[in-house]
Amino acid sequence: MKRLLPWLATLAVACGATPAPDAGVTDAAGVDAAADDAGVTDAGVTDAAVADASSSPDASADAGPPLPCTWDDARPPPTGTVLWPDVLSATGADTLRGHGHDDGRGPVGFCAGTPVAGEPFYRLVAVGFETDEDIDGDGDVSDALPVDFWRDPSASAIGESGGRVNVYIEVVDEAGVVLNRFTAPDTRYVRELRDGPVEAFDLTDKPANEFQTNFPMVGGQTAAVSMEGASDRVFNLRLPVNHHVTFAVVFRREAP
Ligand SMILES: [Ca+2]
Ligand SMILES: [Ca+2]
Repeated sequence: MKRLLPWLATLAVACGATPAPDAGVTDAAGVDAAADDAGVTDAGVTDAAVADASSSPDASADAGPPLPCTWDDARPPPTGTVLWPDVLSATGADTLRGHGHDDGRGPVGFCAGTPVAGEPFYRLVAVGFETDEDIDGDGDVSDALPVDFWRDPSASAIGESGGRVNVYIEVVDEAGVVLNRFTAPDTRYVRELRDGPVEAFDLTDKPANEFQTNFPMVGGQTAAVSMEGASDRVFNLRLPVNHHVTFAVVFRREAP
């Protein structure tokens, strides 16, 4: 029992706090986050008032002591729960497929969120990875991850980045329908930088053959992504040694 006490203390604090509703602080300018090839993220979609969203998954009365979930202790999701290529969990010289990607920052990590009664829950279903290598040896590095890769649980979830540096975010509903800023105007993702702010952004929209939302990674930054509200979280996303790689993070919205 002794080892549970720190968790119980945390729970007591969490239960005493009343989360402020976020609905009233939505930034009306937040409809344009087409971050694709821009080197700078549009500050106009930032809403500092939602910075507390990332802490809500810890406020659980049912989940028991959470697994370690810190930048320096990245763990993979439980086996079989998320389409998660092994390269995301590789370390040392094999970090993120090797190829000079060992930046000492370790593997990509997963944090299980905690469902909240009456709210949708955003479950991580897949994380794809695109490397700056010619995986299939056909002479180019532009053989991208299929946009629907996550629909096949046996997929490799690995592709070629073609020089791109984005984190792609795909959110689907309970039926697997891909959501965008028109079909889910109140749905936002949360981007947390290890050395920077926690910000929430609207989804955007892209042609059907592209991931619907993305932001560009910047060399030296390390990011985490979750959905606003009750959500799983994926972290330690970055450009390893400034190599041009991408991640494709897929969440499924589950009904309350
Ligand atoms: Ca190729
Ligand atoms: Ca090719």
